[in-house]
Amino acid sequence: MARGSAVAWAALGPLLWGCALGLQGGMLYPQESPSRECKELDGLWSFRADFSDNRRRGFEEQWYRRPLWESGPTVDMPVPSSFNDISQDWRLRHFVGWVWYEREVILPERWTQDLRTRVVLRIGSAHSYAIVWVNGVDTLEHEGGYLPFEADISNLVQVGPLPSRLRITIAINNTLTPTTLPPGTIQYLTDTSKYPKGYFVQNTYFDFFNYAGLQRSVLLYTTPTTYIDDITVTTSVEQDSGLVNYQISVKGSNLFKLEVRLLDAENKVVANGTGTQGQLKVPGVSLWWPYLMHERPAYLYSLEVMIRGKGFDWPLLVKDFNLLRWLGANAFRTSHYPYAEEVMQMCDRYGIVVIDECPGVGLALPQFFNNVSLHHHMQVMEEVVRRDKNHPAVVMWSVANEPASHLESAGYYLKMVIAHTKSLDPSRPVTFVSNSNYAADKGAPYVDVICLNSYYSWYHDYGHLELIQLQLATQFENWYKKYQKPIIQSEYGAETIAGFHQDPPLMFTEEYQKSLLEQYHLGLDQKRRKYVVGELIWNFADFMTEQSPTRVLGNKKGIFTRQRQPKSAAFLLRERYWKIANETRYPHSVAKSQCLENSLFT
Ligand code: GCB
Repeated sequence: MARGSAVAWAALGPLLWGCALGLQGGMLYPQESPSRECKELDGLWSFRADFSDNRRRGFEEQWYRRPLWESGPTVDMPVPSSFNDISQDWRLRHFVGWVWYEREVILPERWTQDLRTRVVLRIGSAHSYAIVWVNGVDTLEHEGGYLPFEADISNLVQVGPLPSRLRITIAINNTLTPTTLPPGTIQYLTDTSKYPKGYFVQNTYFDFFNYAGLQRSVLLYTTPTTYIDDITVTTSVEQDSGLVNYQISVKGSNLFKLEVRLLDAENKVVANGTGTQGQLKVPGVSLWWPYLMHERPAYLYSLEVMIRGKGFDWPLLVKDFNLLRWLGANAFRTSHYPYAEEVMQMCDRYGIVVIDECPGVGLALPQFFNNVSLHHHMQVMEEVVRRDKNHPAVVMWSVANEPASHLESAGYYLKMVIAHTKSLDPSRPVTFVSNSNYAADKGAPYVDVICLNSYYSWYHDYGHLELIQLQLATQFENWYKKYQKPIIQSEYGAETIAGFHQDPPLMFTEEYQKSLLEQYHLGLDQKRRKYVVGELIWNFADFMTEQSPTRVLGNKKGIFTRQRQPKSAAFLLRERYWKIANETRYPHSVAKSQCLENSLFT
């Protein structure tokens, strides 16, 4: 909650919640409290990749039944991290199939003896399919990386004599199929003059390395047996009062009394309520407001943020947010999958607006638009909305990045996913990010905001920076004429190798990146007070991709290197963003935007 005499969450306008989530149960972020304890399981886990031909030896030999070291050699694997970059073994970097993680934990005695305590195992994310055993008992399965899942394991730990040690085994499969999100295909290469028997590769249709493993925290936490399972908060404003509508789901018993207290950032109670639903009123409210954002027009200026590797890392996270503030950026899209919950919390604290994107990336082939995928995609949106619905920073859901939206089947598919997402959260706009032609796109009729990726003078008309303004103007005018909807330029940029210089500019140099961005900015400035409501450059920092002749150690369109050092374009953007902020800054937002202490999150 924000600091101030009386403060409450309020997003960018009145929010009405008609949410009826399809998923059973909530997914609250675990927090310690007088009635809840947490035990982080981050650190070193035992690890083995199953290199057997069919990748199924672990199941055939039931590795989960005994300590992992008993069935063969293990290596140390840090959690959270992607397993790919940890060892010197190239086979592990490119591994496709099942990997096995194991960790033993000693539980506090109270957790195992006090039957009024629930013990929950929570996995922040496991990419991409996971099976979890506790003391050898099959406990939990989950499909899809990037989102949390959990199981009540009280029955397993509160049995008979004290189990002094709890053994958690997690098998994770990173294989992508036509029905996973993102989708992928396994291709067997059968020409024995070129490939050994059984040789296969995994094809992906997106531009980042398919990092995998336990990339976010694993933890155990407790609740009482009667417990709050979910909270849904929506907000609105009435004159100078903030209205906070809450809905609380309690599980475990009907015999409870619920007292609700709304705290500000200094833990002062600013409103009280009782019961599972109600409205709290905060007079003289000080609203959540994006960093450096004017009231009118609300303009988003930023970079797409692609997190390095995928192992959650606090120093990197704080560094990235310091860089965002240094730049004067006020928004990003979680391209191309939901980021860790801690990232979302930082966005709330730092006033960074989020377009929250699900892993609907790489929907490039007609066969990916099938009913099984559609059903899974909807389920993933349920998980995203369930996890992130209470973040004031989230202003829009994005259901996909660059699907083949010119296909009829994609039109129907996107229509269904967007409608489903709107039914989950009627309060926020929904979009997908398109790189199709305005006349051919079959999904655009269903979005609230048109998000466009285009790479003028990069992927075509190479080197011809002089064409950018014309082509950009044509793009905007065509789309706006057809749909009359707000438009965000959701990607633009140029591959740039830090330290490459050439004047006049040539592709891949820092000068070319700068000049390309400058040309785009001239084009954007023509429309930015009209219907273009945001510009997000691709990309915040360089990131790893699969190997290809068009990628030099990954994608180099960052304005920062992977080590977070600025390229020349970073200074250009910094100047632009602060200039826009100073042109448009809403007087009341100034003080709030400057200091961290005004954090909005508790
Ligand atoms: C795109 C994609 C993004 C790529 C980028 C590029 O349109 O959305 O994932 O990394 O282009 O650099 O090619």
